[in-house]
Amino acid sequence: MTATDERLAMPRTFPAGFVWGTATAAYQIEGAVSADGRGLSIWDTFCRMPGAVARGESGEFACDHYHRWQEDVDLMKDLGAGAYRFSVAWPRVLPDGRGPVNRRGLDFYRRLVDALREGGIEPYVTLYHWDLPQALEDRGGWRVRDTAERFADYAEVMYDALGESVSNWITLNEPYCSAIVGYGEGRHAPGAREGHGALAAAHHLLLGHGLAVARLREMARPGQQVGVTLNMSPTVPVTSAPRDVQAARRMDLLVNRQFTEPLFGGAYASDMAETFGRITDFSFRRDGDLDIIGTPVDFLGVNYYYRLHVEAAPYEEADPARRSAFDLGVRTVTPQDARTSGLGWVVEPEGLYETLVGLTSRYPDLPPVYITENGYGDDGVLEDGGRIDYLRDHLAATCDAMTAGADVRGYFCWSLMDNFEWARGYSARFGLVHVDYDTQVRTPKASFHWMRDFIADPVVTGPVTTGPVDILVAGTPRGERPAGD
Ligand code: IFM
Repeated sequence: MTATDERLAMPRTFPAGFVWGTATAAYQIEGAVSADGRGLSIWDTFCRMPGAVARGESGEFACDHYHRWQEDVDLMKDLGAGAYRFSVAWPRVLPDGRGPVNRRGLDFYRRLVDALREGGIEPYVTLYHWDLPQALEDRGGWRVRDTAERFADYAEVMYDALGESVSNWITLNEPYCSAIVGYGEGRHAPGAREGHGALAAAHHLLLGHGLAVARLREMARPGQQVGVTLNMSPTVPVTSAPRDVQAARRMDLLVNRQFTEPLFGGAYASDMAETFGRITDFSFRRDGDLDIIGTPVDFLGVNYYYRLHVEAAPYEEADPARRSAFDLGVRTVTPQDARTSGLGWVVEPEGLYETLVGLTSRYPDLPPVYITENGYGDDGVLEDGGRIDYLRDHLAATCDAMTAGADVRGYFCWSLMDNFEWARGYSARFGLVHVDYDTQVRTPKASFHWMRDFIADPVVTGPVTTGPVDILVAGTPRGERPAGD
């Protein structure tokens, strides 16, 4: 187990060349959902479903970044950030998801990228941060293989347009959320509650990633990088009783290993069939898919927010044949006396250490890692000491993980500014910059000033985390290749 020593607040320095940035996503900040020929996305549709999003909010206006991007680039310059991770809205560029390109949509990203580069800020472009064109959803969405092919075509369109100026490409953001939260639990767009469909979506997202990597590689110049971003949450059993440990392992499969094993382990996770065999026959898998999915990448993006503390819980439906798709007999709990964020999320920097060190020890061929998201949610106070503490302690844990051998190259704070937090709407705020949604006035918070000072002199003093990691993928055998493969 890791140990965090609160008394040992040693100063640690990040190496020269470490990348410092902030991150956002198209649907969360752009607004302007019908400007300049943008097509509909599944989030436009989802937000119109009664009860889907808190207070019936949507990304229709968001931060109006589509019109105010210059001001936002100026904020990044003030921060001293050397990099900016943003996503492209697929339906802005290809309103039907395929077919004719919408030049006006592309031009928006061209202008943004030019301004970033002029300001000395390196763009990190995410191709898919959840806003699938509705036209593709109408043809089956990520449940169907064709969407993976269309994604690779879209990647090619984007490289054609921005490849001269963008050297860092991220295919997917958090495929767990797209597939399981969107197609399995229905809490995100498209709001489906399917078992087989969600697992097919996970597979096709990974396949689309692999196809897009190959396509980008064909066109890329030396030094350009392609990666993928996963959200990682170590799962911790509340007791060492076998039933809790097994529950933690099932949760770990659902959230983490379902994705890391085929990407970096060369096989599907060994417990996929045992855990999900009752809801799918895996008929969406084809020979050769694993090789495509496992195409080597230049980096892994890790989004880390919290660990999951889990215990075994009774299945809601005793009959396995009738059980709902993602009832894994697991309950997530908040440990007593846990430090929590303004949103009640457990704050445990050691979980970031465990993620980084755990991945490094499990996957010998793991590429370098960028922390592509890490941040603190609250209700938007300007004197946000809780966010400063969170950032400081997670940066300290990052340094400790690097000392323990993790190859981490950069850190992107989520988020540059408050934005549309999906099903929670606008009430949850993660920004270094406060946004008044009535006036669109941006106001840097205390954390913005703290981060600016930190980027100028990246020395962090915070609790020290050490130790081997024994839970991220504890005791779970490496994956299996399908029969006949
Ligand atoms: O806002 C999200 C982001 O879109 C994906 N990662 C987690 C963030 C906070 O919930």
